[in-house]
Amino acid sequence: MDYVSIEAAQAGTGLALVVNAGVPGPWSESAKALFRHHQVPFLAVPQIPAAANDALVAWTGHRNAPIAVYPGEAPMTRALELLQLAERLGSGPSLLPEARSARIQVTGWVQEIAGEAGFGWCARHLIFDTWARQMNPETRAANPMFSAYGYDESRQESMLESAQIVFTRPGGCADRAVNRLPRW
Ligand SMILES: N[C@@H](CCC(=O)N[C@@H](CS)C(=O)NCC(=O)O)C(=O)O
Repeated sequence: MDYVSIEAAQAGTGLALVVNAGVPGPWSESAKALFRHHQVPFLAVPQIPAAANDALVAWTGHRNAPIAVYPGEAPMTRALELLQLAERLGSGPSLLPEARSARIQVTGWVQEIAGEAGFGWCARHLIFDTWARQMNPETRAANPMFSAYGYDESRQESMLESAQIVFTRPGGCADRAVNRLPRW
């Protein structure tokens, strides 16, 4: 992947997409695939995983990735926002069905898979749990991702349940254990 600096991205006139550098972060890979699908050219700006990324925060208000920055608009980070931006800027077949009822299904699934408290969100917690167990407390404290993603070992069981039922009991999402947890 060819990356440009923040300064070069700011000087650009089109889309800048901040993505995880050096690792295939699922949200970043999805964002790249989305804009490529719609043939929207973008300048890729690197986000350094597990680092403070101060310059990114100063530019966009966000430390992690992906972040879509389009001139004149607020930086966007959520999957549905990115999908709608790609649909608006790009060309080619829409990823959203025309019929409203089907569209509701698709946008709902995007949220359930990629949104807050969705499958990826909970699965991320599961990965962090495995990782945390291999770290000493100092190393963990120095890594901003544990607090940024609300890692809490006491939530592990409910995160596992929530990740599983997204696919095994899609109709049962209303009583997901994660809904009873404090927000993070
Ligand atoms: N923006 C997404 C989450 C994106 C996300 O989880 N990004 C992770 C990818 S696994 C990331 O950037 N990790 C590296 C880091 O936090 O430094 C959302 O709001 O739901």
